[in-house]
Amino acid sequence: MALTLYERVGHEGRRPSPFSWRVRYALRHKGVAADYVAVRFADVEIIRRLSGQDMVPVLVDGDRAIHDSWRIALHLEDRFADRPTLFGGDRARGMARFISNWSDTVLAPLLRRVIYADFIWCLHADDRAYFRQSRERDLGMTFEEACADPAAGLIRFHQAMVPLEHTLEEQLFIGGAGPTYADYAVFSVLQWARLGSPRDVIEHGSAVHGWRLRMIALFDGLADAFPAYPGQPK
Ligand SMILES: N[C@@H](CCC(=O)N[C@@H](CS)C(=O)NCC(=O)O)C(=O)O
Repeated sequence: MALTLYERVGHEGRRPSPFSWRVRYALRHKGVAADYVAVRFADVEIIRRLSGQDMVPVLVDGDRAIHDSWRIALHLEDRFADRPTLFGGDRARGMARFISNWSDTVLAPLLRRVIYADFIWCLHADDRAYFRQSRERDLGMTFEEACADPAAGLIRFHQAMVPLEHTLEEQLFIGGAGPTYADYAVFSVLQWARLGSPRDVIEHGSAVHGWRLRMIALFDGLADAFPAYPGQPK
């Protein structure tokens, strides 16, 4: 039975969602083919009908519609148990959950304060007003105010990345010798910044930079399969 992934599409075919990126990597890791359906924020009724909630990604597998990237990853791991393990075992599954939560609750909010004013231009022109209004309400300020001091924002982001930098000084991937879902969860947020801003948020020459190059190269250069900002960082 074919799988179908519903994912966010942005301006001129861009793929702006970190959550979809990590699922794309997970599918490739498992070697599982899927069809992809691109949806705008305005297509929320399609997603509601399918899954009973508003967010993408949503994976449809037969008569099941699974939402939330973490739950999709669990589904793929268990459903395709004979394929390469996504987490690296049951104990590593628990650690991947922590790393995925760290990525979403620490790294992504710090990056928003650096790239949000750029990122809005990656979205479909008719989705921008909704995105700005809903996210600025959450932030309590405009994107321009949130990103008024990107240099200070980057310092805070780099401080949060120190544990990752030290880890990658010692090993090739967060998963050790090879990438696992923990790598995809963190990389997806960096990929969101990479495609969502002309500013590079990673220091060249750092261990994280070397790791990002390895992640970009995975799966025949999957990270570069869609349009990016001009002058996109490597
Ligand atoms: N916890 C979810 C988060 C997904 C998410 O935040 N998706 C956003 C961005 S693409 C979304 O669909 N938002 C709908 C909206 O804001 O109306 C996951 O991991 O999949």
